[in-house]
Amino acid sequence: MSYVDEIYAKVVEQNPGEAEFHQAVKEVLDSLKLVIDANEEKYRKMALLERMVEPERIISFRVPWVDDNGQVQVNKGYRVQFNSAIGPYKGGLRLHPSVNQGILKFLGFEQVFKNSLTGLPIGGGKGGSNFDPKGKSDREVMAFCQSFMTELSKYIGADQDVPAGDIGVGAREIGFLYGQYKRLTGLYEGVLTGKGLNYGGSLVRTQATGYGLVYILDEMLKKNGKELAGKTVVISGSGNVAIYATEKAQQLGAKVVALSDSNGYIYDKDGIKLDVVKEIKEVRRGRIKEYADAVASAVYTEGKGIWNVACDIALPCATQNELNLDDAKALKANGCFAVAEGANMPSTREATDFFLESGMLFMPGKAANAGGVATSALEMSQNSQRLSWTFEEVDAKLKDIMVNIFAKADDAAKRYGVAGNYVAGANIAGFEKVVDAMMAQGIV
Ligand code: NDP
Ligand code: 2IT
Repeated sequence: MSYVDEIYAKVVEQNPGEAEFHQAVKEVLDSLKLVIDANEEKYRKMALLERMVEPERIISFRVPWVDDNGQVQVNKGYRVQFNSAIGPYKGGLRLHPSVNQGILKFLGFEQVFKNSLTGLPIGGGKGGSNFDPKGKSDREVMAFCQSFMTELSKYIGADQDVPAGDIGVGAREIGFLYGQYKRLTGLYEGVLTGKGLNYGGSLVRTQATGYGLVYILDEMLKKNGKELAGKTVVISGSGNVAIYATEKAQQLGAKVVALSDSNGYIYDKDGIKLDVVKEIKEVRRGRIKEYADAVASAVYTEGKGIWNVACDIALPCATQNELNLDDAKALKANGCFAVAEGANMPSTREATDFFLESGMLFMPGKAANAGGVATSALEMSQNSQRLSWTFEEVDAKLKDIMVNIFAKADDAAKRYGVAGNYVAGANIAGFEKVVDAMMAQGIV
């Protein structure tokens, strides 16, 4: 058995029930086969892959808090500190009822390669809880965040591990988490990113993942003789990533016609009116259905099905495995020619293979959504310098980073004879830097 196959078999055997983690590891290892085979003896001796697939540390803890009825609630809390070869652990916190250790390991594993691709000095980690923020009062969310941070604060720090937002964690939650960290430690340091602008946050961080997604999409299209202006775009989700992907796509002349949430999707033939979406989602914390009540040209459809909407470009920006093989075929049949992943691993493996085999342009999440964490790293730099850069400065750096990520993925794919396969390119390019650092640092 090849080293790569052997390691995948071990991962499945030793991490039972962690399907998403297996899926993420398999995709990366399959891409790395060419690189590993060429160095098999050296890597085997150093147990490089065994170390790559095992998190450096997983912290798991109890999160007790009191709800508005005086009832004590208990959630599970985690931080997966996956790999610190190239910098302090960096990655978001997810609050969603589906969160478990396997999902956070898949996200942490992806984060290692993503962060490497940014070219910035950040290792990979991920954390979160099965707490469901939906329908909770501000006081309940604060009580949860304070309890969560009371435990997490023992393991993080500006040069150690720097969490940020992800699903269910935005400006409100980062504020509560930061306040509690500062209160417990007495340190006013850049221990979280995505902070408010008045207390150490960076301009553009809110927009960064969505904007970055569209910057790299634009670059991929240009380098393949196509352009974004005038194209019809379908975007899933209606959270942070989806909203700012819509904003940038519209600024660059595309027409976004659909958005969704976990209940259903809206289709607006005239193009999404983003101010209405922002009011529903960012201010009222409502459901996407409300858009169709407010806008006459829009239709709401309950359930999954957004990928049946005809488009030129699809941007999945909700959650893992939200786009399966049937969805991929429907997209292609309706004329879609490009897909870029704003979410982490939104396409199933079968869907990803279909995109690649059918000659569609496809940019995987770890490259396409890296703008968020890259801008988080820019926030860390500003915190260390005790300076705040302008919107234009940060935006220009973000754009530069995304264009560079495209170039790295494109170049690695060409070097290994799989030109145009940005999945392989991103995995290989991300891996190379982490491997160099791990080999240099000895057996740790
Ligand atoms: P938000 O919480 O702001 O929004 C999430 C959106 O996805 C909501 O519309 C939500 O609908 C939908 N969604 C979440 N879970 C499910 C589900 N199980 N089924 C269907 N829809 C679902 O999160 P973000 O926009 O920040 O994150 C979206 C994706 O982007 C995630 O995969 C995240 O890991 C990834 N990402 C985020 C980054 C960031 O900077 N925020 C950076 C890089 C990647 P509903 O409200 O109904 O739950
Ligand atoms: O998946 C991700 O890259 C994020 N949720 C952002 C992480 C970060 O540290 O900004």
